Amino acid sequence: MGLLVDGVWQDRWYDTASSGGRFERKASAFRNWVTADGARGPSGEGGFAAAPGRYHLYVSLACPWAHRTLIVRALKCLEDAVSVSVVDPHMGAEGWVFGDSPGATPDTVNGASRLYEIYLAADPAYTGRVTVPVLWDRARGTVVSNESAEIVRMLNAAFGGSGPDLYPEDLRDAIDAVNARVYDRVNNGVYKAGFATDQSVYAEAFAALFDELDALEARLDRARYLCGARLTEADIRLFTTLVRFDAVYVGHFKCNRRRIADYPNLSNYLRDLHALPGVAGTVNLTHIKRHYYESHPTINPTGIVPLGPELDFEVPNDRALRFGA
Ligand SMILES: N[C@@H](CCC(=O)N[C@@H](CS)C(=O)NCC(=O)O)C(=O)O
Repeated sequence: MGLLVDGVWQDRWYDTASSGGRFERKASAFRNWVTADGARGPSGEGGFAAAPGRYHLYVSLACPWAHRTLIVRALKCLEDAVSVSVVDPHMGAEGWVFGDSPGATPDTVNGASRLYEIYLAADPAYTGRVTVPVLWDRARGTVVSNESAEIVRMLNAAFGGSGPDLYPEDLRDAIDAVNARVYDRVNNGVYKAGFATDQSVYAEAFAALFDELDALEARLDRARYLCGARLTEADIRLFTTLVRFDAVYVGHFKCNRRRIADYPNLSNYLRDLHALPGVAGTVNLTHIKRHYYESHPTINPTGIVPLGPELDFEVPNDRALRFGA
Protein backbone atom coordinates (compact mmCIF):
# COMPACT_ATOMS: atom_id res chain seq x y z
CA MET A 1 0.00 0.00 0.00
CA GLY A 2 1.41 3.38 -0.86
CA LEU A 3 1.02 6.51 -2.92
CA LEU A 4 2.62 8.63 -5.63
CA VAL A 5 4.52 11.77 -4.65
CA ASP A 6 5.52 14.00 -7.57
CA GLY A 7 5.23 10.98 -9.83
CA VAL A 8 7.35 8.69 -7.64
CA TRP A 9 5.85 5.64 -5.91
CA GLN A 10 6.32 5.46 -2.13
CA ASP A 11 5.27 2.45 -0.05
CA ARG A 12 3.44 3.97 2.96
CA TRP A 13 0.48 3.05 5.17
CA TYR A 14 -2.24 5.63 5.92
CA ASP A 15 -1.08 8.44 8.18
CA THR A 16 -3.43 8.51 11.16
CA ALA A 17 -0.82 9.94 13.57
CA SER A 18 -1.34 13.47 12.27
CA SER A 19 -5.13 13.23 12.68
CA GLY A 20 -5.54 11.89 16.22
CA GLY A 21 -5.94 8.25 15.18
CA ARG A 22 -8.55 9.11 12.56
CA PHE A 23 -8.62 7.73 8.99
CA GLU A 24 -9.36 10.66 6.68
CA ARG A 25 -10.27 9.77 3.11
CA LYS A 26 -8.81 12.21 0.58
CA ALA A 27 -10.87 13.64 -2.26
CA SER A 28 -10.40 12.02 -5.67
CA ALA A 29 -8.15 13.92 -8.11
CA PHE A 30 -9.53 13.30 -11.61
CA ARG A 31 -12.99 14.80 -11.88
CA ASN A 32 -13.92 15.05 -15.58
CA TRP A 33 -17.25 13.74 -16.83
CA VAL A 34 -18.27 11.63 -19.78
CA THR A 35 -21.44 13.20 -21.18
CA ALA A 36 -23.67 12.21 -24.09
CA ASP A 37 -22.33 14.96 -26.38
CA GLY A 38 -18.96 15.69 -24.80
CA ALA A 39 -20.11 18.94 -23.16
CA ARG A 40 -18.37 19.78 -19.90
CA GLY A 41 -19.93 18.08 -16.86
CA PRO A 42 -20.30 19.46 -13.33
CA SER A 43 -16.48 19.55 -12.93
CA GLY A 44 -13.29 19.15 -14.92
CA GLU A 45 -13.01 19.68 -18.67
CA GLY A 46 -15.24 18.80 -21.61
CA GLY A 47 -14.39 16.65 -24.60
CA PHE A 48 -15.33 13.23 -23.19
CA ALA A 49 -18.28 12.19 -25.35
CA ALA A 50 -19.90 8.84 -24.64
CA ALA A 51 -19.15 6.29 -27.37
CA PRO A 52 -19.16 2.49 -27.27
CA GLY A 53 -15.65 1.08 -27.00
CA ARG A 54 -14.02 4.39 -26.05
CA TYR A 55 -13.83 4.01 -22.26
CA HIS A 56 -12.26 1.42 -19.99
CA LEU A 57 -12.85 0.82 -16.29
CA TYR A 58 -10.10 -0.33 -13.95
CA VAL A 59 -11.65 -2.00 -10.92
CA SER A 60 -10.98 -4.27 -8.01
CA LEU A 61 -13.67 -6.84 -7.26
CA ALA A 62 -12.77 -6.36 -3.60
CA CYS A 63 -13.37 -2.63 -3.47
CA PRO A 64 -16.85 -1.37 -2.51
CA TRP A 65 -16.34 1.91 -4.42
CA ALA A 66 -15.31 0.17 -7.63
CA HIS A 67 -18.09 -2.35 -7.10
CA ARG A 68 -20.71 0.41 -7.47
CA THR A 69 -19.49 1.14 -10.97
CA LEU A 70 -19.51 -2.53 -12.00
CA ILE A 71 -23.07 -2.95 -10.78
CA VAL A 72 -24.32 0.12 -12.64
CA ARG A 73 -22.48 -1.04 -15.79
CA ALA A 74 -24.35 -4.36 -15.48
CA LEU A 75 -27.77 -2.85 -14.67
CA LYS A 76 -27.49 -0.44 -17.62
CA CYS A 77 -26.38 -3.28 -19.95
CA LEU A 78 -23.12 -1.50 -20.80
CA GLU A 79 -20.85 -4.56 -20.69
CA ASP A 80 -20.14 -4.31 -24.42
CA ALA A 81 -19.81 -0.51 -24.43
CA VAL A 82 -17.39 -0.09 -21.51
CA SER A 83 -14.58 -2.65 -21.10
CA VAL A 84 -13.05 -3.64 -17.74
CA SER A 85 -9.74 -4.71 -16.24
CA VAL A 86 -9.69 -6.30 -12.78
CA VAL A 87 -6.66 -5.90 -10.49
CA ASP A 88 -5.34 -8.64 -8.24
CA PRO A 89 -7.05 -8.81 -4.84
CA HIS A 90 -3.77 -8.53 -2.93
CA MET A 91 -2.62 -4.93 -2.57
CA GLY A 92 1.02 -5.01 -1.47
CA ALA A 93 4.10 -2.80 -1.59
CA GLU A 94 3.35 -1.64 -5.14
CA GLY A 95 -0.31 -0.96 -4.50
CA TRP A 96 -2.85 -2.45 -6.89
CA VAL A 97 -1.21 -4.66 -9.52
CA PHE A 98 -2.38 -6.79 -12.43
CA GLY A 99 -1.83 -10.44 -11.55
CA ASP A 100 -2.99 -13.92 -12.30
CA SER A 101 -5.34 -14.66 -9.40
CA PRO A 102 -8.56 -16.29 -10.62
CA GLY A 103 -11.00 -13.50 -11.51
CA ALA A 104 -8.22 -10.92 -12.11
CA THR A 105 -7.29 -9.81 -15.64
CA PRO A 106 -4.33 -8.22 -17.36
CA ASP A 107 -4.45 -4.55 -18.34
CA THR A 108 -5.66 -5.04 -21.89
CA VAL A 109 -5.54 -1.34 -22.75
CA ASN A 110 -2.23 0.03 -21.49
CA GLY A 111 -0.36 -3.18 -20.71
CA ALA A 112 0.54 -1.86 -17.26
CA SER A 113 1.66 -4.17 -14.50
CA ARG A 114 0.75 -1.76 -11.69
CA LEU A 115 -2.22 0.57 -11.44
CA TYR A 116 0.01 3.54 -10.59
CA GLU A 117 1.34 3.42 -14.16
CA ILE A 118 -2.14 4.42 -15.34
CA TYR A 119 -2.11 7.45 -13.03
CA LEU A 120 1.36 8.39 -14.31
CA ALA A 121 0.22 8.03 -17.92
CA ALA A 122 -2.44 10.65 -17.18
CA ASP A 123 -0.22 12.87 -15.02
CA PRO A 124 3.53 12.12 -14.81
CA ALA A 125 3.82 14.38 -11.72
CA TYR A 126 0.73 12.99 -9.91
CA THR A 127 0.72 13.22 -6.13
CA GLY A 128 -1.89 11.24 -4.24
CA ARG A 129 -3.29 7.80 -3.59
CA VAL A 130 -3.73 5.35 -6.42
CA THR A 131 -7.28 4.11 -6.03
CA VAL A 132 -9.85 2.10 -7.93
CA PRO A 133 -12.10 2.64 -9.78
CA VAL A 134 -10.46 4.53 -12.65
CA LEU A 135 -12.30 5.45 -15.84
CA TRP A 136 -9.82 5.62 -18.74
CA ASP A 137 -10.35 7.27 -22.11
CA ARG A 138 -8.71 5.38 -24.98
CA ALA A 139 -9.20 8.32 -27.38
CA ARG A 140 -7.33 10.95 -25.34
CA GLY A 141 -5.12 8.49 -23.48
CA THR A 142 -5.98 9.84 -20.07
CA VAL A 143 -7.97 9.30 -16.89
CA VAL A 144 -11.46 10.78 -17.04
CA SER A 145 -12.34 10.19 -13.39
CA ASN A 146 -11.30 8.25 -10.33
CA GLU A 147 -14.40 9.14 -8.30
CA SER A 148 -16.87 6.26 -8.14
CA ALA A 149 -19.88 8.39 -7.17
CA GLU A 150 -19.44 10.41 -10.36
CA ILE A 151 -18.59 7.43 -12.60
CA VAL A 152 -21.87 5.86 -11.44
CA ARG A 153 -23.78 8.94 -12.62
CA MET A 154 -21.96 8.95 -15.98
CA LEU A 155 -22.76 5.29 -16.58
CA ASN A 156 -26.37 5.96 -15.62
CA ALA A 157 -26.88 8.98 -17.84
CA ALA A 158 -24.35 9.42 -20.63
CA PHE A 159 -24.30 6.16 -22.54
CA GLY A 160 -28.00 5.72 -23.26
CA GLY A 161 -27.90 2.22 -21.79
CA SER A 162 -31.12 0.35 -21.15
CA GLY A 163 -32.15 -0.49 -17.60
CA PRO A 164 -33.61 1.74 -14.90
CA ASP A 165 -32.77 5.43 -14.40
CA LEU A 166 -30.89 5.21 -11.12
CA TYR A 167 -30.88 8.97 -10.46
CA PRO A 168 -34.34 10.19 -11.56
CA GLU A 169 -35.01 13.94 -11.33
CA ASP A 170 -37.91 13.67 -8.91
CA LEU A 171 -35.95 11.61 -6.38
CA ARG A 172 -32.65 13.50 -6.49
CA ASP A 173 -33.08 15.33 -3.19
CA ALA A 174 -34.10 12.13 -1.41
CA ILE A 175 -31.21 10.19 -2.99
CA ASP A 176 -28.64 12.87 -2.13
CA ALA A 177 -29.86 13.00 1.46
CA VAL A 178 -29.67 9.25 2.03
CA ASN A 179 -26.33 9.02 0.19
CA ALA A 180 -24.79 11.62 2.48
CA ARG A 181 -25.70 9.72 5.65
CA VAL A 182 -24.86 6.30 4.22
CA TYR A 183 -21.51 7.50 2.84
CA ASP A 184 -20.37 9.08 6.07
CA ARG A 185 -21.65 6.51 8.56
CA VAL A 186 -21.79 3.24 6.64
CA ASN A 187 -19.70 3.11 3.41
CA ASN A 188 -16.87 5.14 4.90
CA GLY A 189 -17.99 4.43 8.47
CA VAL A 190 -16.67 0.86 8.38
CA TYR A 191 -13.27 2.20 7.24
CA LYS A 192 -13.29 4.85 9.97
CA ALA A 193 -13.84 2.10 12.54
CA GLY A 194 -11.43 -0.36 10.94
CA PHE A 195 -8.52 2.00 10.30
CA ALA A 196 -8.83 3.93 13.58
CA THR A 197 -5.71 3.82 15.71
CA ASP A 198 -7.36 5.31 18.78
CA GLN A 199 -10.02 3.57 20.91
CA SER A 200 -12.36 6.54 21.22
CA VAL A 201 -12.14 7.32 17.50
CA TYR A 202 -13.09 3.70 16.77
CA ALA A 203 -15.94 3.87 19.31
CA GLU A 204 -17.34 7.01 17.70
CA ALA A 205 -17.34 5.47 14.20
CA PHE A 206 -18.79 2.22 15.58
CA ALA A 207 -21.70 4.03 17.29
CA ALA A 208 -22.51 6.11 14.20
CA LEU A 209 -22.37 3.03 11.97
CA PHE A 210 -24.77 0.94 14.05
CA ASP A 211 -27.13 3.87 14.75
CA GLU A 212 -27.38 4.32 11.00
CA LEU A 213 -27.86 0.60 10.31
CA ASP A 214 -30.68 0.61 12.89
CA ALA A 215 -32.25 3.59 11.11
CA LEU A 216 -31.91 1.89 7.72
CA GLU A 217 -33.49 -1.27 9.13
CA ALA A 218 -36.52 0.81 10.18
CA ARG A 219 -36.62 2.66 6.85
CA LEU A 220 -36.62 -0.62 4.93
CA ASP A 221 -39.67 -1.71 6.91
CA ARG A 222 -41.67 0.93 5.04
CA ALA A 223 -40.55 0.53 1.43
CA ARG A 224 -38.79 -1.97 -0.79
CA TYR A 225 -35.92 0.40 -1.59
CA LEU A 226 -34.27 3.30 0.24
CA CYS A 227 -36.12 5.98 -1.72
CA GLY A 228 -39.46 4.19 -2.09
CA ALA A 229 -40.73 1.79 -4.72
CA ARG A 230 -37.95 2.46 -7.26
CA LEU A 231 -34.40 1.13 -7.24
CA THR A 232 -31.89 4.01 -7.25
CA GLU A 233 -28.15 4.54 -6.99
CA ALA A 234 -28.62 4.94 -3.22
CA ASP A 235 -29.45 1.23 -3.04
CA ILE A 236 -26.41 0.24 -5.08
CA ARG A 237 -24.20 2.36 -2.83
CA LEU A 238 -25.54 0.70 0.32
CA PHE A 239 -25.44 -2.79 -1.22
CA THR A 240 -21.67 -2.84 -1.74
CA THR A 241 -21.06 -2.29 1.98
CA LEU A 242 -23.79 -4.72 3.10
CA VAL A 243 -22.49 -7.53 0.91
CA ARG A 244 -19.00 -7.24 2.47
CA PHE A 245 -20.19 -6.71 6.03
CA ASP A 246 -20.51 -10.19 7.53
CA ALA A 247 -17.56 -11.57 5.55
CA VAL A 248 -15.10 -8.79 6.37
CA TYR A 249 -16.23 -5.75 8.33
CA VAL A 250 -17.57 -7.68 11.36
CA GLY A 251 -14.20 -9.32 11.99
CA HIS A 252 -11.45 -7.40 10.20
CA PHE A 253 -12.83 -3.91 10.90
CA LYS A 254 -14.30 -4.85 14.33
CA CYS A 255 -17.82 -3.75 13.32
CA ASN A 256 -19.35 -6.44 15.46
CA ARG A 257 -22.33 -5.13 17.41
CA ARG A 258 -24.53 -7.05 15.00
CA ARG A 259 -24.17 -8.83 11.65
CA ILE A 260 -26.32 -7.93 8.65
CA ALA A 261 -27.75 -11.45 9.08
CA ASP A 262 -29.19 -10.25 12.40
CA TYR A 263 -31.22 -7.48 10.72
CA PRO A 264 -34.30 -9.02 9.02
CA ASN A 265 -34.99 -6.12 6.65
CA LEU A 266 -31.38 -5.37 5.74
CA SER A 267 -30.63 -9.02 5.06
CA ASN A 268 -33.75 -9.57 2.91
CA TYR A 269 -32.99 -6.30 1.08
CA LEU A 270 -29.38 -7.40 0.51
CA ARG A 271 -30.60 -10.64 -1.10
CA ASP A 272 -33.23 -8.75 -3.14
CA LEU A 273 -30.53 -6.51 -4.66
CA HIS A 274 -28.21 -9.50 -5.15
CA ALA A 275 -30.96 -11.11 -7.28
CA LEU A 276 -31.14 -8.16 -9.72
CA PRO A 277 -30.03 -9.12 -13.23
CA GLY A 278 -26.25 -9.05 -13.51
CA VAL A 279 -25.53 -8.20 -9.87
CA ALA A 280 -24.55 -11.66 -8.57
CA GLY A 281 -21.87 -11.82 -11.27
CA THR A 282 -20.18 -8.73 -9.81
CA VAL A 283 -19.84 -10.21 -6.30
CA ASN A 284 -16.60 -12.11 -5.66
CA LEU A 285 -16.25 -13.02 -1.98
CA THR A 286 -12.82 -14.56 -2.55
CA HIS A 287 -11.40 -11.29 -3.86
CA ILE A 288 -13.21 -9.41 -1.09
CA LYS A 289 -11.86 -11.54 1.74
CA ARG A 290 -8.37 -11.93 0.29
CA HIS A 291 -8.00 -8.20 -0.30
CA TYR A 292 -8.86 -7.00 3.16
CA TYR A 293 -7.26 -9.78 5.18
CA GLU A 294 -4.06 -9.94 3.08
CA SER A 295 -3.50 -6.26 2.35
CA HIS A 296 -3.68 -4.60 5.78
CA PRO A 297 -0.72 -5.99 7.75
CA THR A 298 -1.15 -3.45 10.55
CA ILE A 299 -4.61 -4.93 11.21
CA ASN A 300 -4.00 -8.58 10.30
CA PRO A 301 -0.24 -9.22 10.46
CA THR A 302 -0.46 -12.97 9.73
CA GLY A 303 -2.43 -12.41 6.53
CA ILE A 304 -4.59 -15.42 7.41
CA VAL A 305 -7.89 -15.24 5.52
CA PRO A 306 -10.78 -16.62 7.58
CA LEU A 307 -12.66 -19.51 5.99
CA GLY A 308 -16.10 -18.49 7.29
CA PRO A 309 -18.72 -17.33 7.60
CA GLU A 310 -21.02 -19.40 5.42
CA LEU A 311 -23.08 -16.92 3.41
CA ASP A 312 -25.80 -17.66 0.89
CA PHE A 313 -27.21 -14.58 -0.84
CA GLU A 314 -29.37 -16.82 -3.07
CA VAL A 315 -31.81 -17.72 -0.28
CA PRO A 316 -35.24 -16.34 -1.33
CA ASN A 317 -36.18 -12.96 0.15
CA ASP A 318 -39.50 -11.41 1.17
CA ARG A 319 -39.20 -7.98 -0.44
CA ALA A 320 -41.35 -8.43 -3.57
CA LEU A 321 -43.97 -10.26 -1.52
CA ARG A 322 -44.16 -7.49 1.08
CA PHE A 323 -43.95 -4.45 -1.18
CA GLY A 324 -44.98 -5.62 -4.64
CA ALA A 325 -42.72 -6.05 -7.64
N1 LIG B 1 -13.41 8.25 -3.37
C1 LIG B 1 -12.94 7.12 -4.08
C2 LIG B 1 -12.37 6.09 -3.13
C3 LIG B 1 -11.84 4.88 -3.80
C4 LIG B 1 -10.94 4.05 -2.87
O1 LIG B 1 -10.54 4.50 -1.79
N2 LIG B 1 -10.61 2.82 -3.29
C5 LIG B 1 -9.74 2.00 -2.47
C6 LIG B 1 -10.08 0.53 -2.60
S1 LIG B 1 -11.46 0.04 -1.66
C7 LIG B 1 -8.32 2.09 -2.95
O2 LIG B 1 -8.07 1.94 -4.13
N3 LIG B 1 -7.38 2.32 -2.02
C8 LIG B 1 -5.99 2.36 -2.31
C9 LIG B 1 -5.27 3.35 -1.44
O3 LIG B 1 -5.91 4.10 -0.70
O4 LIG B 1 -4.05 3.38 -1.50
C10 LIG B 1 -14.08 6.58 -4.88
O5 LIG B 1 -15.17 6.41 -4.33
O6 LIG B 1 -13.89 6.34 -6.07
